[in-house]
Amino acid sequence: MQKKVLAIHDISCLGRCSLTAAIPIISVSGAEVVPLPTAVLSTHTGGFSAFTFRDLTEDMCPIVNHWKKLGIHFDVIYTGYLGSVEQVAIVKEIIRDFSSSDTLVVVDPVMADSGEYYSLITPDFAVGMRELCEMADIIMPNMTEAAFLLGEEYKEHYNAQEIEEMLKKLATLGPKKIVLSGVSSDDFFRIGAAAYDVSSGIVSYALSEKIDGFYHGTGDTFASALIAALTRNKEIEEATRVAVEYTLACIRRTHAEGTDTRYGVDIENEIPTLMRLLGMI
Ligand code: PXL
Repeated sequence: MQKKVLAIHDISCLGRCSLTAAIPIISVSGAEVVPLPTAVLSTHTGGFSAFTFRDLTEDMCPIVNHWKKLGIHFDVIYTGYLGSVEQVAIVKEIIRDFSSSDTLVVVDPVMADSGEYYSLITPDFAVGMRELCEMADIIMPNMTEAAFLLGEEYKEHYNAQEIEEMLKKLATLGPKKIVLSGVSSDDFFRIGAAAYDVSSGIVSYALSEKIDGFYHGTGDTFASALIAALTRNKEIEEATRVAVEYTLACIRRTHAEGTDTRYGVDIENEIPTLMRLLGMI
């Protein structure tokens, strides 16, 4: 049976992040992506000014109530960027209502990067995101989000021991697996992600070359590729490697094209790479 992935995220019309990344990337796996938009923006909030922002908090419950009547079942519930703190309570209810024993709940606590909250995000989001992480099977924060979830100061550099300590502290929130992205440290000279399987205690790293520059939306590219791999039944270590390699390929192509990185990375022309990484071609 074709899998259904509920993706709860905003639509930033320009910028290839959140739903405009999740829908095409997860679809590559053959799963159907059902979007629940949290807000509609003209662009994402990173590096643009005067963007429009329509909060869809009021629309979310009527939308899911309709789905409830239709008896829809989701194989994966993937939550990302929320348009208001009030949406945390709505998303918690959606997770309770729509998850059954075979539903994978994946929470990306989208709120910050490079030591700073995104433009519309306030520190009370960290409290709400922590509550969502407590309901998740898998969480996938970046280093800044991990620090903020734990109520810690973000540092520029972490060594391998500090990364592993951070993974163990995140595990106390309750998820079964943690994928920490943007992992780079003086010990590695590379960048990528660390995956921690709490039940086996295994920490694995997927690291790649570092390419100069800051590329918007790559957290969502990474998360979506990881979900694509999970829906193809890849184990967390392999899924993390797929996500790192696909994200690197998109960044490398965008770097070579020299386009304005605020518009996101070229996810489209690397779709064949993702298909290969997923073992589909
Ligand atoms: O990629 C994360 C993200 C998602 N959605 C919106 C954003 C950002 C990051 O800036 O602004 C609207």
